[in-house]
Amino acid sequence: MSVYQATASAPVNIACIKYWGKRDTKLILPTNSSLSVTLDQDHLRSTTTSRADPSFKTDRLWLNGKEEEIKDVGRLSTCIKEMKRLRREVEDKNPNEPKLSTYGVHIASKNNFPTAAGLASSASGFAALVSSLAALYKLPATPSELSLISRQGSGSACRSLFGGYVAWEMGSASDGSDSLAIEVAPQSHWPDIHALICVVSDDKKGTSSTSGMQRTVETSPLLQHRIKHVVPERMEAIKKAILARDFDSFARITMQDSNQFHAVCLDTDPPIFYMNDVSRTIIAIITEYNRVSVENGGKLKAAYTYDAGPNAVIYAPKENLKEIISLIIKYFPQADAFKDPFNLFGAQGVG
Ligand code: 2P0
Repeated sequence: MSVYQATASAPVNIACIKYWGKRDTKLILPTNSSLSVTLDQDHLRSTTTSRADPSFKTDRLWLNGKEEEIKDVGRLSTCIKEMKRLRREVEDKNPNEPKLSTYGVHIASKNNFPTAAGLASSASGFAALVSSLAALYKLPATPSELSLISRQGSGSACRSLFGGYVAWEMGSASDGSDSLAIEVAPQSHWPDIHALICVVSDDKKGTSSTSGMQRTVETSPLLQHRIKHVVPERMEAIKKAILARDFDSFARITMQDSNQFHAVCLDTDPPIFYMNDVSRTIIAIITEYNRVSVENGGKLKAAYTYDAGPNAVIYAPKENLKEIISLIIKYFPQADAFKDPFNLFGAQGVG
């Protein structure tokens, strides 16, 4: 008897140009393009195993060992349906292929980092789910084609289909067919950039990204300025900086975009606050660290960025990491100020 099973894993990505706002909430089409760096270490990944069997009557999913409901019109069921549709195309072309698209599928996914650690688990989760189904169904799809489907699970998940430096091009088609992820550069192009993750709080966030960004779309005039007049130029400038391995420009744009993202959150009615006092202190430390470098004729040495939560991600060339870690520990000496699942800090290579 044949066993139809496949396992795939996908990493977390951290955006430098932030996705915040949808123009289509069902298809998950964004109001602006975004760009991220995919972390390459083993300890920030989701791993998913999918199995199809004629005896499975329904599709089922277990997340970290606990069964989750697959709602009929939800994002999970959309992704599974789309993957089965692509499988049917394979079966129609090759009549000898087993009809896996007609079987139920059982999916088990786990994160090797605490789901509540405030790190984006939906991005790696949906990317791993789509990758494991693509392997199970032997789809001849490229990562960009698969990103069209993981995008419908969670917007940021489309960027985790690639390693390295990745853009999510917003596209203009109303069916979403051109809203996909592309590789800007592989990790090997610029392996010197590392991401230092400072877990400021592992509490569950107060406002989910999904509901927060819709409130921003509905109420923030600043978001309209951002999507029309700021992000398009920033996307081009940061791609150029990455291709030229220009850390100074990369860092400047990354910090500006994090700041503007949090500004549009504040411009939302009612306002959304994701950073806390510790987050803001880390901004001050990095700002001062960069100021001293620039005043002495040097360049920017680190870039902070914050997502929909208080945790800091600091991008820096490898040679500066030790200095940055000692600076932060100097200001936050008590170990429990940082509940890091990886012994205080996780210094990550990217890619
Ligand atoms: C990003 N974030 O670009 C931005 C920065 C949070 C701040 O992508 O509704 O969890 O599932 O599409 O992907 C969070 O948004 O939201 C996010 P949905 P998602 O990484």
